[in-house]
Amino acid sequence: MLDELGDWRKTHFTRDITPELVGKEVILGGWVRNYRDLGGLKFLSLQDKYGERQITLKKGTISDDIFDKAKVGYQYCLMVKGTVKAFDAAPGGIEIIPSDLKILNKTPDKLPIDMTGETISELDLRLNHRALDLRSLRNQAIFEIRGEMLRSIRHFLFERAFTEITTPKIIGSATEGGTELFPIMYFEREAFLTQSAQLYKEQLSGVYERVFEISDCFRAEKSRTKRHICEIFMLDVEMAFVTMDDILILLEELVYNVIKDIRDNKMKELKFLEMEKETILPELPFPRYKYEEIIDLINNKFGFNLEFGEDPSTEAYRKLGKELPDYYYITHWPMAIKPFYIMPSKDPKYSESFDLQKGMLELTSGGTRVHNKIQLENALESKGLNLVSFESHLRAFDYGMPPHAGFGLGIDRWLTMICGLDDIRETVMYPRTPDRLEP
Ligand code: AMO
Repeated sequence: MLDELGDWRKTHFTRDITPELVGKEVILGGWVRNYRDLGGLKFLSLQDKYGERQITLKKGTISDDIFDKAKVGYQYCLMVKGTVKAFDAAPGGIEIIPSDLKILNKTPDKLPIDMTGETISELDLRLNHRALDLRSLRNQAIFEIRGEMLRSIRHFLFERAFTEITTPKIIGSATEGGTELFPIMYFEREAFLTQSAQLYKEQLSGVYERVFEISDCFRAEKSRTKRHICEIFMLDVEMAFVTMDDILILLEELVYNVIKDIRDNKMKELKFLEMEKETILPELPFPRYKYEEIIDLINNKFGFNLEFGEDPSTEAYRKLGKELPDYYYITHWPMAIKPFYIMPSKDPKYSESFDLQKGMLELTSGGTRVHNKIQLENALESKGLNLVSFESHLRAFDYGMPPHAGFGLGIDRWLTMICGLDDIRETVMYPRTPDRLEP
């Protein structure tokens, strides 16, 4: 028989149980992470969204009814009414002595994945049972840091007069060129899931001057790597009356501030993930290398034969990441491998574009954009794209589009790095990959 919630309400989260509450009665609710039954003494670790507290049941000091009732399994859903007691040997120096207990839901005898934290079950198995898996203290740490990252990004940009925009995710034409799109049926017409907010953020830079969006983008790449997913969370930033050089400064300040906020506000979580010594404040400014310098370095130092116009391979980036393990920019990419909206450099072989790298991983691409309509039309045509598909976008360039520049940063990739994770899927609550559409 399960207990009813009745009129019990949680008085605190576990993190709010501080030494000032010693002697007070509280009601906690959550799940049993672990338990030990030593005969006359039982310990439960009750966890909630912020952490856990030890519940101590000693025969003789609590009622026999409650002592006998406390026969629990992993992840049972419980509420506990009890008194806060100081106890040095308990985690956090505090234990709860229960006066009453409700068992609100039970679990099978054997859980599909380890929830005690003693081992980490295999990732695919965990993803199959994601709602359970997300409760783990490790996932709590990852998603607390993700939340802080998003809060900090917004704070940083609002302070600098940016406006948060929301743009359509169902679109009529490609933003990043023709490939890697998910087609969908939009009533009788074909439409697509957006690859990025690129075109809309550019249009809106001609309205609100400084805009950003944090939202899902869809990439139909069949890349089965630990760095790629099909539904990504992207920070898109666009700013009018500036060029790439201003954006390089803005972005490195953003990176610095977000890491500072994570260190200031989520050190407990960084420590849990053993990243407090790795995820440190970077030195500003970030080193800047031109694309050609990077190609020379890769060729001369690591014996590759990359030619101008090639994108370095994963293997080349892996070697490069060993040489340059911190944050750095690669600027002035060949125009031939950049999208139509990127501004060519004075020598049109190059472009006013950049990537932000951390070691081997690309975190961001960005650049100065073309704001002259005729130049943009020529660029579309030279990339073999159909002007008609871009008609509504091009219209925005008739009415005083300002010079503008911006970037797109992959939130999930950055979080993978900051949390020291091996696989990007760990950073997404319900990741989408070529092989995974459930849960
Ligand atoms: P780009 O396509 O380079 O640029 O994407 C920007 C950043 O998004 C992340 N990213 C991904 N992360 C995980 N899985 C993927 N499949 C994936 N694809 C991209 C990367 C990447 O650096 N409109 C431009 C940006 C701009 O110029 O403003 C764009 O979308 O971290």
